[in-house]
Amino acid sequence: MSVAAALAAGHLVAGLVSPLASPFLAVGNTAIDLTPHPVKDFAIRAFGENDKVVLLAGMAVVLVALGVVAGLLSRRSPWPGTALAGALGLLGVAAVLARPTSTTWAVLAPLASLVVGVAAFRWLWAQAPAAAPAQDRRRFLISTAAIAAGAGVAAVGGQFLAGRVDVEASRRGITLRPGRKAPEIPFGADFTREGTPPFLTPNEKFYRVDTALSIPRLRAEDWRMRVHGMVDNEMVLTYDDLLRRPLVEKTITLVCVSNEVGGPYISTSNFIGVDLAELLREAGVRPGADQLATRSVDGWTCGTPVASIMAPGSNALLAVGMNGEPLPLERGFPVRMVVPGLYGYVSATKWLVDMELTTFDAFDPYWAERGWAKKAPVKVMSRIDRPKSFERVPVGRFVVAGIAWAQHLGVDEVEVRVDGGPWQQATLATEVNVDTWRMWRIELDLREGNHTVECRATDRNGYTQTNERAAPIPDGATGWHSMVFTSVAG
Ligand SMILES: Nc1nc2c(c(=O)[nH]1)N[C@H]1C(S)=C(S)[C@@H](COP(=O)(O)O)O[C@H]1N2
Ligand SMILES: [Mo]
Repeated sequence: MSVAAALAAGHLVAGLVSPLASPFLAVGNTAIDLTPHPVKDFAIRAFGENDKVVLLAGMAVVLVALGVVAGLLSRRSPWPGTALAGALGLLGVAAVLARPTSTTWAVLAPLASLVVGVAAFRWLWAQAPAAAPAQDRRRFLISTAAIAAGAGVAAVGGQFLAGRVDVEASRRGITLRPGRKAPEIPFGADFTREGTPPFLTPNEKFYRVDTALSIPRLRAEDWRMRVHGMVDNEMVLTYDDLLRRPLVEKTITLVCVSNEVGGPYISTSNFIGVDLAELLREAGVRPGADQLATRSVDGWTCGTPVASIMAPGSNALLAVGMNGEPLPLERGFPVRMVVPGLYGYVSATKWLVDMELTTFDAFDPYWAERGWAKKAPVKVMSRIDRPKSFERVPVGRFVVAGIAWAQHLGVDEVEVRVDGGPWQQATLATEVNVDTWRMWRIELDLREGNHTVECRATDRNGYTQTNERAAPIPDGATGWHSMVFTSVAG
């Protein structure tokens, strides 16, 4: 119970000083940063977008177990429990101090946890029937209940205080009017009735991958971004500065490097934002600056090749909106980056607050420090969406459908083969632009029994995706997607 009281106290004080200082979240965030990549990859694969809930729940279980063990060890003397409360408290302090974004005041939160944890434990111990058998058991239960209630109030209070920065109101107050809208998605750009995703992904269905345990809450009014480093004119931009610039809307597909062959981490949106190349031209990028290092408000960092942004037709955006709305909070509100052709971890910084022009030699961002490639263009890829794995489909005529992408060049061809037979050309949906996915379908005539269907895409340079299997790390998976299914009569 004192563990709960300690965490709640820390959460409450964190609500006052800085939401990221909550010791529970800080330990979680540090755990994420320290997790060896294969484990993180496994977590993303196994729990998908619930990976963070699973981590926090796991931490809670460990804390409760430690509390029980400490309680059992403390039957005779209060010292084992006190030591545990103290050690957990120090772990919290260390985790908060280790966060790249911690301020001096932030340390008050885990210190509060430490003090409350130790004090609550000593108080309860002194009243426990084991320590003072003469005392009434009821009195101990009342004390325990009091601490539980106090912990509950403090935890809710901390959550409330952290939420007092009214980002939702800030977001609701914004209307985006892009001067140049994206062309309408033409009829026939997707084959949703035959199993492909809809061409534009609804915001709440867009895949999500990030290291943020609690979503940063940054109001547009408070947003500032410094553009500095190897530039002639250092700049500090506000959100209003951005809205005063020409806003454009572009249909762009975003892909995660952790996507396995056939994986779900790909989505498409109408992003609204300002031209990033234009902005960097104003800042005056100095010769030799080949990396744009960006940082989010919670300390995550990203490195993007300057050349990819400055190339004609790069379509790189400083994005403020998605599908007609301001960015949802989990998408990086108020401002994120989008650079088509590069995996998200080297291009799509959310909750963006800092841009520094530097070199690839001088700076390693978050994922480069953890073994991922510093440069990672999106690889040519295709995926089968129908049939699903081990699906039973009617024998005879059957439509296989899926998606393919070759960002910046465009998909020229998708081929499909069944049971190792000859490659057959699939029909491609209408192309929206070369920076988006492209849907395909093919009608097959299948005999009864088990089948394996495979697909492969070719880009406009004539390059056909390789069947050589590569894992996502260090710079993206390769291999043909295949699907095993059964044609059944009747
Ligand atoms: N601040 C921040 N931005 C981030 C990340 C992150 O962990 N923190 N993850 C990146 C990765 S790996 C990807 S694939 C994209 C995913 O963006 P989405 O969650 O909007 O789909 O965001 C990128 N931007
Ligand atoms: Mo990613």
